[in-house]
Amino acid sequence: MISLPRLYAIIDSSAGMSTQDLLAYADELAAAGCPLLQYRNKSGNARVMLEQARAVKKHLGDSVRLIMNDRSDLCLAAKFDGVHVGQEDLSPESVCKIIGPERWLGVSTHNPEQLNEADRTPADYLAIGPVFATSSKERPDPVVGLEGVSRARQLTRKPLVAIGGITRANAASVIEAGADSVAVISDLLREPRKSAEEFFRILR
Ligand code: TZP
Ligand code: MG
Repeated sequence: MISLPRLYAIIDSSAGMSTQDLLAYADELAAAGCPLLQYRNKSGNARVMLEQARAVKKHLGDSVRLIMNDRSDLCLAAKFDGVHVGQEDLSPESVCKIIGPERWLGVSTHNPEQLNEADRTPADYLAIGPVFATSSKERPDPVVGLEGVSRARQLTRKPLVAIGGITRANAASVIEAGADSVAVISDLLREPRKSAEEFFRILR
């Protein structure tokens, strides 16, 4: 069984962040002590994704565990440490065949049915959300609330990540509801280092 840090920081360059800005951002998060980072880019440009992912890997080396959103091929090509897939990506079984048993595999779910199904796959951890309203995802599923997090907790023994609208103000309640970790995009953007440090302090 893997062990997740309390904060799972997501670097989202979907809006067209330059590689330079991306590296500076990743640096701040690493400096705050984030041991796990996800690279997410919904622009659909695989070349840009691979270029940025390789730059992040080269920059951070093996000091941080790096997870690729959606794309198993890019995970391997950029020598990342895992893949995170949703309901419309390759199945967890297919991803596992591609990335092998050692790299981490995370699966996003949005309701109890999806969570139960994902629990029966080789996924190393499960995500549940959106917990609260979010503007970081296009066409998000309905919010599940803290109640959705507690229900998810009762349905799986795998490590559980909560995602969607989580901030320093509500993160403690999300952990209290049963999540092992909170995945965050927006509330890290403005002052990544300070914000991540505060998350770790709050969730200690
Ligand atoms: N999946 C469900 S909500 C979400 C994803 C990728 C976005 C989370 O971003 P934020 O800004 O922390 O709400
Ligand atoms: Mg996806």
